[in-house]
Amino acid sequence: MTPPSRPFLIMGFEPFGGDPVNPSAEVARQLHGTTLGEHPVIGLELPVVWERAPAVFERAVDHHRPEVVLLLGLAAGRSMLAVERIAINVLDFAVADNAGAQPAGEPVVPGGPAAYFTTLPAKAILAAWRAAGVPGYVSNTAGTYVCNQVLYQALHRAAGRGYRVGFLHLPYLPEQVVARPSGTPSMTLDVMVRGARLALEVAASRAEDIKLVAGAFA
Ligand code: PCA
Repeated sequence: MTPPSRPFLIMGFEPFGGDPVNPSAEVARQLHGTTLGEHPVIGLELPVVWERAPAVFERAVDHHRPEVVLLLGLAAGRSMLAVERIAINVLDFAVADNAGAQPAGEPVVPGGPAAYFTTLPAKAILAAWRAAGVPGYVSNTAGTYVCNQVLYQALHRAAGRGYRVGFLHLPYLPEQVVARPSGTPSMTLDVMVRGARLALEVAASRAEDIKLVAGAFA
């Protein structure tokens, strides 16, 4: 008997900052239970809580032993999907987390390296989005909030566990911007799900990235 293929984990976040929904958890829910070739896709939701998110992440990874982890989060105000290049060793929360904590410059991992690069092929994901008509870019900052924290933690712990990690930041859903100022960008859930699915497909098909100029200031 051949061993079962290791799963792909897709993890979004619970709502935070007063918003009733978080598109990242919705996308993870939509892709949960699908397959990528032989790989089952498992969708999960993480808390937006500095002190709890790493433990929930660790438990899921230890339990499911994934080959790929794709993290998703909301980036309020961004207009396109953003595949994150880097996570930095800084916690500096502009708004308190869902438990009321607001670190102001503490490290994610005391004594850890300043930053880690994503281990998914970001440029190849961007190329796949462009080919499919999905708007996106390669971002050079995942912020200094819980998304950056979990991406850093995931990359810090990946050595020896054999999983690859990437992160997509998502715009608001259309229903989240109706009471916000005119011009606030949004994207439909359908486009986000297509973009996340394409990222998983690229992760399944290649480890090496492609050469493509995609410098961005955000
Ligand atoms: N976005 C936040 C945390 C959870 C989420 O969806 C962030 O970008 O850090």
